[in-house]
Amino acid sequence: MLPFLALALCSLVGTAFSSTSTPDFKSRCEALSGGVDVRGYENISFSEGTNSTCTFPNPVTAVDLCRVGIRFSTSDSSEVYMEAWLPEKWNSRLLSIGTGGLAGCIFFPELAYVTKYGFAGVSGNMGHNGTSGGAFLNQPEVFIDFAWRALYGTTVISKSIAKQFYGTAHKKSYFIGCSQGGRQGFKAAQSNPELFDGIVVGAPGLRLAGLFQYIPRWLRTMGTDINNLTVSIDKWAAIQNETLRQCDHLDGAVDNIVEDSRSCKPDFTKLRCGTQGLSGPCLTPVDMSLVSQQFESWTINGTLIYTGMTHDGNELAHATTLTGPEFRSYALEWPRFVSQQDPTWTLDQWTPAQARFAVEQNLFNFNTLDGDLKAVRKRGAKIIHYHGQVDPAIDSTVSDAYYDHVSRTMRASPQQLDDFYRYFRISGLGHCNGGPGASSIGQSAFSLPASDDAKDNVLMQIVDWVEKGKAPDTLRGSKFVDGDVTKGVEYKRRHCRYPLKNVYTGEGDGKDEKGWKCVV
Ligand SMILES: *[C@@H]1O[C@H](CO)[C@@H](O)[C@H](O)[C@H]1NC(C)=O
Ligand SMILES: *[C@@H]1O[C@H](CO)[C@@H](O)[C@H](O)[C@H]1NC(C)=O
Ligand SMILES: *[C@@H]1O[C@H](CO)[C@@H](O)[C@H](O)[C@H]1NC(C)=O
Ligand SMILES: *[C@@H]1O[C@H](CO)[C@@H](O)[C@H](O)[C@H]1NC(C)=O
Ligand SMILES: *[C@@H]1O[C@H](CO)[C@@H](O)[C@H](O)[C@H]1NC(C)=O
Ligand SMILES: *[C@@H]1O[C@H](CO)[C@@H](O)[C@H](O)[C@H]1NC(C)=O
Ligand SMILES: [Ca+2]
Repeated sequence: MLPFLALALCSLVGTAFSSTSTPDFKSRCEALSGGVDVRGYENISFSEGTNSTCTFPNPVTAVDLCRVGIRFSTSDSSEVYMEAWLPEKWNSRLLSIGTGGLAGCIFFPELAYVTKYGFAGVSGNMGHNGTSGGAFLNQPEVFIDFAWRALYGTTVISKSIAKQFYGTAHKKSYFIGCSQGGRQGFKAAQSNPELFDGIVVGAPGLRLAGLFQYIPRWLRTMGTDINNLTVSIDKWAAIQNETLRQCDHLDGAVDNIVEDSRSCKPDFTKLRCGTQGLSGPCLTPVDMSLVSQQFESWTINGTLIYTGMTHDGNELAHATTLTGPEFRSYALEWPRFVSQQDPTWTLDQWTPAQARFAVEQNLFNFNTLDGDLKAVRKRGAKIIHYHGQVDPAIDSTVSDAYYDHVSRTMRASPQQLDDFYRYFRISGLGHCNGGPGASSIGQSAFSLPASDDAKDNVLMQIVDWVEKGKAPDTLRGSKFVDGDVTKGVEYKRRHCRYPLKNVYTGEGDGKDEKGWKCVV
């Protein structure tokens, strides 16, 4: 065991519980930390400020719980802050929660979401507070925490805290995370398979250094002003419309949703400037080549930088996301604080050689592309992996490529991988949450709430798979009328596991759930 895991290094920084908790529960909570700082339980606030929550709103928690904050050192120059929320009515399960972006945050809303079901929820700051990667500058130990060590320490410590608090060890340990959190889940599966019995990963940021080079290439070729892009936003709208016109019906339902973006290969000849009868925006030969570049995998001297985008009928959102402030900050922060280690670095210094270096550098194996998951399989753990088909931030090509890579590395067919690792492509889901389709699968507090039935809820589903051996054939998503939960469910759709794809053989526009079939 690594020295930083000794509990003696931990200091409890606060707990909180409900005024309706039983006296015994309160005293056990207080006993954990000695002199506790009892705070309002309904709306929790940090006296230390909001950095460590990334300004997430204070959630209203649904159950009585003991809130524990812990700091632990990971080296002479790095430390992690974590919180464990321990519900009074515990289901004997631990659930670690991943972060997003380059954060750095205690995910209050997610902790509130998972404790509702009785999980002991654990969320850490992954070694630095806030959404910026500035903490990585000349601090390799802080970056190691972010790459894998913080989640490792947080999970191991929470197992021991739970045992101490409840007087009995947890029965099963789970992970859920999306985006950066999805990468963290796969990192644990690849390098610390002993941590979790069940892992739910969404839209994982694998080969993330490559995405963080794809963005500057976009900004350098397309421009940084959304109203003055080399290929204008009107043209992207026309590209999206033409894509939907050619690809929406391929799955058998004309519903503005492309089920299998891999089979969507639109031809934009009709949009070429000078085409007879064309009234909207048109594409010049330069536009054509710049656009097609975005949809090809990008290799420099034999190094794959990024797998590119798929045509999914959401091209406009790709353009606005890549140009938007959050992505522009990643384009700056990765070179500044990680690959070039130069805080004065600006976009006009970007070169393809730097892009290649950033990916090959693979600092502390951050790319998270190890395709050997044998240890996970051997210990009987399960992985549910999902990716939105209209994700404008991390394209689903990344997930497709990783699944194929695992299959090749382990020499295992999809049928063989099905024993422990299943990957679902969720049509009409954007980045982690939201989107025009049946995108609510119970993945997060930030998603519209799916029902608590395992058929509709990925969190309940992973528990059923791990504890009852009930493997999910499909992941079922809910779509709400006008995106409004109070108006009720408009339709549900069972999303297929890769490499199967969903086709519609029913009547009408695809709302008949039974009309869908997973086919090769
Ligand atoms: C917590 O916040 C909610 C929503 O803002 C509010 O309705 C409620 O009164 C607050 N509770 C407490 C104890 O402050
Ligand atoms: C992060 O925030 C927590 C809680 O506010 C604080 O205890 C900790 O010292 C902070 N960590 C760093 C590295 O600033
Ligand atoms: C905390 O947040 C404030 C305001 O956003 C910022 O100025 C400060 O640098 C942050 N501190 C850390 C340690 O990230
Ligand atoms: C639009 O971008 C081009 C190329 O970057 C630049 O030369 C031009 O001045 C910009 N126009 C406006 C109105 O900003
Ligand atoms: C794209 O389609 C939408 C919806 O049908 C329409 O409102 C818009 O004008 C179209 N845009 C272009 C550039 O064709
Ligand atoms: C690619 O390889 C060629 C030949 O070795 C070299 O001259 C060039 O600098 C390399 N380009 C990049 C971006 O690494
Ligand atoms: Ca369709």
